[in-house]
Amino acid sequence: MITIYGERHRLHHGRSELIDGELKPCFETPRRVDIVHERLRQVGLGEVIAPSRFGIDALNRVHSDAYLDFLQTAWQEWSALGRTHDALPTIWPARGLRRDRAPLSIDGKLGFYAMDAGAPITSGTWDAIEESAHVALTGAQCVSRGERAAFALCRPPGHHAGRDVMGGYCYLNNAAIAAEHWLAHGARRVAILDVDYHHGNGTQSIFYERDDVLFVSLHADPSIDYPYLLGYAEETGRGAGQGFNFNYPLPWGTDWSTYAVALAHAGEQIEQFAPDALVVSLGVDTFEGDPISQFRLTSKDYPRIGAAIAQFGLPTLFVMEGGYAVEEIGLNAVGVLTGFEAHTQVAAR
Ligand code: Q9C
Ligand code: ZN
Repeated sequence: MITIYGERHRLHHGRSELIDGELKPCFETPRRVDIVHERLRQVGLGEVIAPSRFGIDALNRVHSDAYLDFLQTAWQEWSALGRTHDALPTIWPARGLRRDRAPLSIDGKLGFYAMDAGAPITSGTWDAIEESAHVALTGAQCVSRGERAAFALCRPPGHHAGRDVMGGYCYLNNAAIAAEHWLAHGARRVAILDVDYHHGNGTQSIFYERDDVLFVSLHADPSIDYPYLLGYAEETGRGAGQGFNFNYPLPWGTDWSTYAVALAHAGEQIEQFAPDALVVSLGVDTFEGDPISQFRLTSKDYPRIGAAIAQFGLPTLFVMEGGYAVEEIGLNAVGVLTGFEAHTQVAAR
């Protein structure tokens, strides 16, 4: 399987996130993808290529002009105030506050465009997130040019980012950007399967009223875990999108026996939708050793996830999302990919 990887992710290295009421060192670090990169070379997964460049229009299919403009200028506006530490929001557009009018000052804008204080903006954030989106786009392009599958080793991750909102370590929704690229280049229907521990609220919200993108997610029950405010089973889409969104919230302590059942249900939805291609939002924070998560998947379960995905027989783009047990992230993420390859039939296309 071909992998797309770029070095500019290093330019984004947040110092702290607000967690449990304290500013703590970010869990989302450059070392995460270093370990994955190292592992895929070790197992000889396949060629690793650098991302191509794409125009702003490729990002604009998913994100608003105003939001992209904010992301590109936020650090400059923040540092113009003499601040040298990471930019973090301190207010959010909750109930009773306006969410139709962006403030002019950077502190106001940070809050307006954020869902939490988990997405710090640093001097290199724009360059890193732009490249992360290009990594996903290059992967999408490889698949539309005939690769059975590709792995976009994205960092920062993307699935919590909505059309005009950042949060949960995410800024640009790489999976959604890849899906829209396919739709703009001839695909009629795209499915997105999100196996990150956290609900992909951004991806769901982007496609919630759409019938050309199916979103299916397995994640921790939002009544007890992040992102708390979206991801229930009753959310099945709206308008034309009704019946094209499926959530499988799972309890803390979920192990393979529980996970496999939900994954089989998710697979039935995907098969029934009969998409032209599949994006997998690949988080491995479902691992038993993950420091911020409460599932109990083990390293031997990841190839099983890959094998299940291979059974769909679809052109597939894997997009890296979360996973914070850094020492095992390579074993687990690449485990999904080798499991997929081992169960891929050559004649699948
Ligand atoms: N007590 C991704 O995996 N904070 N984002 C969780 C847990 C935010 C995770 C706090 C977690 C965001 C891409
Ligand atoms: Zn996650």
